Amino acid sequence: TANDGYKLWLQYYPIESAQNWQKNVLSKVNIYGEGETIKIIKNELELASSGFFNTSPRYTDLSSSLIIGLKNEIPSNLATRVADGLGEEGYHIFSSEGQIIVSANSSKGLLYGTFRLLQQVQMQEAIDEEGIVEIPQVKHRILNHWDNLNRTVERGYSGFSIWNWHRLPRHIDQQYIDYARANASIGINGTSITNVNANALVLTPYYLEKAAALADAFRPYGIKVYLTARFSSPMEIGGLETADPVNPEVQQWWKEKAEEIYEYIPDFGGFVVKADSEGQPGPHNYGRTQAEGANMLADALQPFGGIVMWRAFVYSEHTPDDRHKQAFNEFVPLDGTFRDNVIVQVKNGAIDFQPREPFHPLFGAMPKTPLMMEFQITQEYLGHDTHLAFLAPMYEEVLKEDTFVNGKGSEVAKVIDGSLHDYPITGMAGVANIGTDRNWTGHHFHQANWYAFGKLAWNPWEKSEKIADDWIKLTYSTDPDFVAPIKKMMLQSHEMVVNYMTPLGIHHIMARSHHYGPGPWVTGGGRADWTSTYYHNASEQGMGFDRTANGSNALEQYAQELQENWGNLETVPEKFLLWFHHLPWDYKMKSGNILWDEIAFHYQKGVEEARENINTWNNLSAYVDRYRYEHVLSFLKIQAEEAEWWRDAVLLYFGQFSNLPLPEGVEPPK
Ligand code: GCW
Repeated sequence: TANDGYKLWLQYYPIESAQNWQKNVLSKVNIYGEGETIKIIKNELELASSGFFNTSPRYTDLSSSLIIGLKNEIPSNLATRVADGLGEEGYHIFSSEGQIIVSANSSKGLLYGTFRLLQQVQMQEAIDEEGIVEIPQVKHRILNHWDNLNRTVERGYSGFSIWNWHRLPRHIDQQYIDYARANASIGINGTSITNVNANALVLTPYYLEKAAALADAFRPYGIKVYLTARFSSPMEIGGLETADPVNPEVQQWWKEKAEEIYEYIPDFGGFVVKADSEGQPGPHNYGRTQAEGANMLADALQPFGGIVMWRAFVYSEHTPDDRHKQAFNEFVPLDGTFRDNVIVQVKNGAIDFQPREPFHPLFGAMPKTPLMMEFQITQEYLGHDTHLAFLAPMYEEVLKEDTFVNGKGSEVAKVIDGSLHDYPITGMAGVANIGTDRNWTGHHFHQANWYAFGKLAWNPWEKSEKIADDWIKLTYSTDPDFVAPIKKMMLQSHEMVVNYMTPLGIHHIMARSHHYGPGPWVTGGGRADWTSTYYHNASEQGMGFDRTANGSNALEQYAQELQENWGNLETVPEKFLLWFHHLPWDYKMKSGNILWDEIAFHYQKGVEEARENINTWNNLSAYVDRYRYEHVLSFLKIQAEEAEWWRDAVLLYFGQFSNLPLPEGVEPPK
């Protein structure tokens, strides 16, 4: 139906030619315990069973086919087989003499285990005796909604905010429940529901009551609510004359505010804070440090167990340094001075969610301060909703990069899972791409990015290929003739977008402000760091941002190995070439082409790949319902046209400087 997209990867579509274990597993179920979460588990089993086989499970403790229960509830001969060390959220699913057992130490673990079992059934992947043991590698797995109280969504391209503040707190929409189900099914355990460009009003009783209603709805799914805290709140809603973090009245105000919030939401997760960035107020307004600001909020939350996620996205046009360097310069000297319940939230790259960035140099550089990853799921710089880009390979690339700070094997993922520096808290945030669109995410395929974020937050070592494979099977079909070409299309899609937008380390040449479409020509706008020419530096001499010692020397913020590797033209990966180097148009690439030709070939390649996706999709129409098929097709056509737009605009623009013709094989601009 036209609503199939709403069901995300929880389609529970009919399983044809099911094997015995699949048919049996949901037939006779024995669930131990009770409570809200157990009810949710039952409900999920019923939904799945009716979708898969058009039947309902029978609940019985006699010769059951499926046993779901806490380790200390299930029969001891089974309990002894449950893996140790599952912690609060892990689970173990295994089979024993024709029965399948889902066990954990908490009902939340059972919920995660149940979702996983249902996924296995849908994907036709049997559970063996050893089974599946899963323990999340990251503690806080959080969506960040940049949702405003008026229901617009900053950088949101899938309609309006799903939070209907007007109807809250009394009306709990089914969409909130389905949101929670979807998140729980991929292990997301927190949601920050308001924009980091924050409105202080959300901290007033009027909104707290509404946020509390959402928290109540999400709680049985294991999801905590977080709010964004506007630094100037004591002035805006508290009537104080200052928000200076060392002022005792300000500190007291936040303490009382925290107390009040916990009256509404007893398990409130904490604050996400953007300060001293892009016009947001912060400790700089009072000559204080980021640590002084964060610690004040941390002290207020500490008695209740809340945390502060303090964003490192701090930069200013008044700082003459390369924007790439500013957060590092600001935060590294503060290492070790943050309270225990502060975690610094760092974007994956140092500039801003570009289609490709090297990892942020802060990762690895603050061993005494927990750092968490912030990925952007919404596609601010990746063609918004209409451009297919499966982002797991981009996330994976960053997570697998080696920081070298403790020698080889110091991957970013080890910073994030806490193992590199023994961080006491760990986290990963994803800026949500969710809105009121019937399919939640605009492009049907961008549901996969929400899914991928959850999977990588749970386990930063998960492979994109596995994520794509599972998502396709859960969402559409397990037929290999469908899965293989779709998987290929998805796995190539991010690189395709890089090809037609910003190949070879080119960055931030999007149109100003909305960041949709090309704008390498953009100057003006009041600040250098918001113009494209600042980043590409094109002239008759060549292009690229020199971040070596001859230029801004942002490279010095990375480990010695990387300074050498990326600083040297012989060894720098070509994907980062113009990120770190300014080069002449006739610079010889490894392929033998000159730089200008190579740039042009990348744009052309991106266009061809986008066209090819239309063919791939056309050939697979038989596997997809009409509604999703047409929707995706329409978007793929837009993407192919806009890939041409990108190629033509960028090559025409840079061609003015290179003064070179387009190489053969690159189509002339229309
Ligand atoms: O990417 C930039 C966006 C802003 C955003 C900011 C941030 C929420 O253009 O819209 O503001 O980053 O991450 O704070």
